[in-house]
Amino acid sequence: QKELAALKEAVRTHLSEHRYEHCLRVSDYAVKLAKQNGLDEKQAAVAGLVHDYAKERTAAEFLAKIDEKHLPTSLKKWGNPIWHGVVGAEFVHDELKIDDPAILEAIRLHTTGAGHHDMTTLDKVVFMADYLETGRHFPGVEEARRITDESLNQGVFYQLAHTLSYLAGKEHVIYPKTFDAYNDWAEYLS
Ligand code: DGI
Ligand code: FE
Ligand code: FE
Ligand code: FE
Repeated sequence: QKELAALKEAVRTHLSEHRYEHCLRVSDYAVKLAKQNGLDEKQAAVAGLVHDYAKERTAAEFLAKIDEKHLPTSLKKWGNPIWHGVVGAEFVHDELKIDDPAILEAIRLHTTGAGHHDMTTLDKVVFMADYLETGRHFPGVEEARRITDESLNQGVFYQLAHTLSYLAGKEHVIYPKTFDAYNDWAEYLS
């Protein structure tokens, strides 16, 4: 694995300026949450930095990677919002030479959650840092930050509930794992 400065340069060259800056802010917010939750700060910094590394790849690149890595062909009917995490982790592994399985898994899960409440602290930190980084300004973000400072788990559930409701409000197709995650967390926290 490259040092943080070299990773930043690699991420910067693959993303537009606005998305690169989002990645830097996610990295910073992940470090903050890592400190609050007794997690390795370097691991959180790296995972946050690279979480959207593959976000600007073409559909053809994602589809080729699904074949190359023998990922389930059922993934092919989805699109960039799902691919850039689940398939994006493969680009991070192959191009950035990141081998830490915990970091790769946190990238896979960063959009949808795990499908159940059993996520690692790193998974939760990256999932929440992406949602709460200081450039996010959606209604409710301050409340979400406050809840997450109190309880990382309650923050995860807040995000799942609000993202699900937002997607349904827009009449978007929802990835089954997003529903499964919501249901399992609702039961777990009740
Ligand atoms: O990559 P980012 O924009 O920083 O954030 P993200 O990876 O959390 O989310 C990417 C997009 O994916 C966001 O607009 C919300 C959307 N999304 C999250 N869950 C689902 C989803 N889109 C669909 N179609 N289905 C989902 O279940
Ligand atoms: Fe993302
Ligand atoms: Fe490897
Ligand atoms: Fe992101």
